[in-house]
Amino acid sequence: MTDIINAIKSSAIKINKAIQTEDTSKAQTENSSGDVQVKLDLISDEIIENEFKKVSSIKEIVSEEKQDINPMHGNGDYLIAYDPLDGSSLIDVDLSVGSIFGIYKDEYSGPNIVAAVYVVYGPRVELVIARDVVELYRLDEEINEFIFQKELRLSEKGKLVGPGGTQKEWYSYHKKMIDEFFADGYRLRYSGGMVPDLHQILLKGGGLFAYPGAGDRPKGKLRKLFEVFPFAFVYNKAGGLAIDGKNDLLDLGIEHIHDTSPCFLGSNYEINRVLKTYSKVKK
Ligand code: AHM
Ligand code: MG
Repeated sequence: MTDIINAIKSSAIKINKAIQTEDTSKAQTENSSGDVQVKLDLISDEIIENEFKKVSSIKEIVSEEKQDINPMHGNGDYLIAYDPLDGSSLIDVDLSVGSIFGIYKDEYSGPNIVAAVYVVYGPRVELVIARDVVELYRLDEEINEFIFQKELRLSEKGKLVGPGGTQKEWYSYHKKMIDEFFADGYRLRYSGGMVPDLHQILLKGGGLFAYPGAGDRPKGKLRKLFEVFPFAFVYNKAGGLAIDGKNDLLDLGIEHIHDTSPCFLGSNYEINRVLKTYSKVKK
């Protein structure tokens, strides 16, 4: 696992450099989910693939930006699903973006994720590793090394809500639930980048991040393998919860590598409120 983490650190340093220096415009291509790619999506994807090629413990990889699984080393133990540059549509407005990695054993599914790592490219570059515990590292750009900062734990209850999706399309019970959080004094924190949005909730002690199923997207937008399972793993290991409304996200399997799922991640109090609302929904 250390060799994988080191490959992720090297990729992050290179991607950070690319974000600072490369063209931020759109590419002429779409990914498997139909999203328009920016050139930096493709550059970041290539940087990661090249780093992972050197790691013999990796059996295969799959990128959010690619259609298919990419076999690596036949004797490797780990399968990695990654989103090379999440939130890349925010690049041209200079908001924070991130890279997300889910590390799996035997097969790509919720129960089989064994570690998760994400990187936030913000005013500083931070990296979070979730294994038995969740650890925060920060890049020291003078020496090009990630320095350990602290262990991260969620409080039982937070103060922030990040409500994703198109509000006009939300189901009425979802809208009522989100309105009630705000009526209770919760504060809105949503940039449109899952990595900084979940990083903020995690570092500020807790709250709720929601990307629900809705009229336009009954199965949500966020992809299980590349986004939802890795962050569900992080939040679980930090003492929080992660559900699709009714089920623990890490109990779910996949039918296709690019499957999406509604997701609710947060501290225990808020997720239990979501469960209360969604348990009454018949479907
Ligand atoms: P991307 O992988 O194409 O960047 O899309 C994922 C992003 C997440 O970071 C974020 O939570 C979500 O899309 C925002 O979507 P919306 O604009 O619908 O709120
Ligand atoms: Mg993404």
